[in-house]
Amino acid sequence: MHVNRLRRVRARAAVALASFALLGTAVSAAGPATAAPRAPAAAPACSTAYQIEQTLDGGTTWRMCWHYNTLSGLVLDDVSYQPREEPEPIAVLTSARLAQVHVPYDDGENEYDDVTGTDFGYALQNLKPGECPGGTIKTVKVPDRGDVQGLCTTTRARGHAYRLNNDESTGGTGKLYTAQGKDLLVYTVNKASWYEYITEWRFSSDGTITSNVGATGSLSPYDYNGTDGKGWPIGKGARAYAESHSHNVFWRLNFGLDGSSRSKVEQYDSKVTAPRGSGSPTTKTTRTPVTRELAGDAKDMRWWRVVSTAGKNKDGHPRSYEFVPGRTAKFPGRSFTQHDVYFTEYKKCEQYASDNPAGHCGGASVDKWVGGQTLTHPIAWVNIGFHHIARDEDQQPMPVHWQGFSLAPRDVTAMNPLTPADLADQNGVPRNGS
Ligand SMILES: [Cu+2]
Repeated sequence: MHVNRLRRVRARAAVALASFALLGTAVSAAGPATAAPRAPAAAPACSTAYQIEQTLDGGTTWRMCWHYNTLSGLVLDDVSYQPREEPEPIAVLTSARLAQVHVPYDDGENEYDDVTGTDFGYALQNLKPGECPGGTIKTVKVPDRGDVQGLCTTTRARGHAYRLNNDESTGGTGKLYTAQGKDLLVYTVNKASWYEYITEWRFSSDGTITSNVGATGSLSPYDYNGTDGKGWPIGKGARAYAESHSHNVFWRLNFGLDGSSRSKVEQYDSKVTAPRGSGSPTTKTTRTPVTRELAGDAKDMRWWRVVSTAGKNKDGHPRSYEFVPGRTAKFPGRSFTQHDVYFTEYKKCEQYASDNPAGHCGGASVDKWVGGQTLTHPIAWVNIGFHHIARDEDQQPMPVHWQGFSLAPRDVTAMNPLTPADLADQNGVPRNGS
């Protein structure tokens, strides 16, 4: 319990009334547990105004619904991915959203839960057309606020999707295979006191999903007293010591791979053995099924994936998504920030990584929900930390600093979903030029 925590803006009574979805429900598509033909793609569980659909380079289409939550803001539902060669959309995520932005200051004087403890969700910002270049700004109905032009959907170039110059493996045709990739971007801006957080989701034509939170706005003007060695002078000479602090961002991901919530979780670790004699180092990779709830710690050469139990690609490999964390500074100061990823068994009251407003739920933070339960419907929680030691450049406004992670498709399709037609026969059969 954080009884003595100072809070910036408390809108708790109002928040409690309006905590959950305004529209639609998170559809937990109960699919068969064993591999079976996929059900045909259901009609989107939302009306047109709440649908996002974008076809990108190579014929990849992303589809999803969205709704708005007055705590965590933007929620994406029923996210599906349909590469060009797939006859039906492949369900990936049942829902995805922020689960907390925890901001402890280095001197221990202030500690905020920006998602649940400020007016984050209510303070959705109107976007100017220029903030959504080439895209569409959707109207968000925010309770007690009214309509906010607050949700941008657009596309953005991401550079090379691939490149393969003619060589023996391509049959010496003298051909250059190369393509430029595009991403669908979906984002909102929420104000939490002086900070503004950009919550950005990126869906790439190659099947990758990325979420980043960008912090901008202004440093807290009440925290310019870091003269105890816990701040950085940002005024002339030794003045205006902006207090250092962390931004620990949590996401909550409810997977629905191939339309089923019954995913499996796996951890992979690789161990390198130093060379013996004149040999080379060797590396051994082991797979550990994560069958029970887990508080996971990142390590070099360690990664996790969520594996479908309901669908396989055309090579007969189960579809999965792999977690690819961005740069993180794990904050050891609270029990819930001590781990990089959590897998918990779905429970309705477990909604926010800390300061969980739906009640105690056997503990008010995600670490308390790791209780040894068998995972049948895993919920994934991702924690990415950033230790913010202010610099002169942070005023004014503060340049956006980003933190986030990706979900990379692993065996979702049998080949690169963007493979050009005349390389499509190279699945496991590379040309050797002979
Ligand atoms: Cu900061």
